[in-house]
Amino acid sequence: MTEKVYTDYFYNESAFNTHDGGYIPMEVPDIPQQQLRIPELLHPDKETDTDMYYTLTAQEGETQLLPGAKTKTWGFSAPLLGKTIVLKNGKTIHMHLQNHLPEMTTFHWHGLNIPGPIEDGGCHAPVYPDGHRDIKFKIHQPAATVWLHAHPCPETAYQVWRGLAAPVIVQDDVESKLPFPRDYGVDDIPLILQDRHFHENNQWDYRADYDPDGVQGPTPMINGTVNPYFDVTTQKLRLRILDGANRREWRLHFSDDLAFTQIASDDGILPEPVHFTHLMTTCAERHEIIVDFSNYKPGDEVILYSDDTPLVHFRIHEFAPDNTTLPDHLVDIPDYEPDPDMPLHKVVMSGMDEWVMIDGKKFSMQRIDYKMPINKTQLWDISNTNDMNGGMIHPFHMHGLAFTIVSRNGKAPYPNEHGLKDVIAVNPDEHVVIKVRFTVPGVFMYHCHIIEHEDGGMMAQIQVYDPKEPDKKYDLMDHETLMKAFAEERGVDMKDLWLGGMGSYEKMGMTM
Ligand SMILES: [Cu+2]
Repeated sequence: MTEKVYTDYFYNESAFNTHDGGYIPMEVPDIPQQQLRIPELLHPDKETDTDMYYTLTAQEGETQLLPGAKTKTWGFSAPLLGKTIVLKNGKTIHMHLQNHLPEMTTFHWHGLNIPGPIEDGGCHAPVYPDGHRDIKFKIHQPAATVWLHAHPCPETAYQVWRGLAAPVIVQDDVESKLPFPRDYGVDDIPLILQDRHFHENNQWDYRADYDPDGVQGPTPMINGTVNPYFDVTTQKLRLRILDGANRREWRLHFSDDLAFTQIASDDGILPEPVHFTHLMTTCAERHEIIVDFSNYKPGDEVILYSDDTPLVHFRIHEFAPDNTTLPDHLVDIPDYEPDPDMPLHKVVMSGMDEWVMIDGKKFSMQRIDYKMPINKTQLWDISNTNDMNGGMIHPFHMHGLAFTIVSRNGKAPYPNEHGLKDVIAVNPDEHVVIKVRFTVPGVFMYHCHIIEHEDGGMMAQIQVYDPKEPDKKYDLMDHETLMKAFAEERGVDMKDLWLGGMGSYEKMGMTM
């Protein structure tokens, strides 16, 4: 049987970020190749048959990224990015969250279906410097690659860019029986794609690089490594790709147009494996792929590129033959009929630069933009009013659930969009219909995941309620308290406080 191999990126080329006036092309600095950093696994403080206990620290650090001076970076229990956190489905997770940074942060579990706004860790769950917060939640979702990142609006973009982003692997009994590589660090590795601009003395300068359409840099940084290589010692390699960049899209392909197989999207395994030579990923999306190096021999090198820029050099070594084959069908995706009493809900993403909004409004921390009950299914029509001439793709993300994709402009979603997702990239002038069903209550954010757009107000919030408590009151963070905290922590007057996203509000004469 010959497998169908898709060879295009599917998105509207006229909307690729390369067409934007502010686009910064990538180039690998002329430095020796470095061994790809593989985030260490975070050891639980304790694990029982039913519970897992972890301590996680947001901290400052220094990282040797380029020859010469180390770069000042932030991370979760690591100098940069974070240790990989493993969570098992069905277990109750106890997280002791500590903040050793000089400023307030939050711990957002991107892709976990857990209650909000506290456990979810958006802007309403601050942890102040030298402070801590203990949270507890139960995992009830399939195996997936999700992630942890800071989310203190309107400073999410800056903190993620400083390094506060870590891989999180959810495991379950379905995934563990499928013939996938899963020896972490050997044939199962995260690949966090980011880009940075190195300034004088190898340091980063967010304000100097600021762009309201998203901060980019010319240097690709993969798992916090510049110009990495990875030693391949198995025939098959599972890559858990995360677009962890603030703004950049990555158009991925291998040398020799080597085909690869996608097995999972944001929140779980795909119903069927999908074969590609080219794959575009937008901000915050995850794609798990399996690459088969059977046609290569020791000494060969296979390169992963984005456009023409090499990202990772895979150095092929001796490996044992691996004849495992993937079944045609991997998992069943639960499907629900929309409830007749839940009519289509429309969400409109508009603007670019400072003019970004959702439903004609900028985000306000204490405003609930929509309410819906748990365990009801509703179709949401997500549109992007940018036009095809110069408009952008906006990656739409929702907290607190995984959704499924019903259609793109009335047509079938892309071949790798038949699984569970929490980010969906919407082309200019496009309507994407998704199926929304929350199973946990709380206040959750939904927003564009170009993080500067999010901070600039392209975000809204939903209150998801248990019908027994439709009007539950939540203690929501307010803008004044947050601005005061940042001003105090940075030792500046409120009037001198610079937070990138606030410029977007000021330009439109709005307040948060
Ligand atoms: Cu956007």
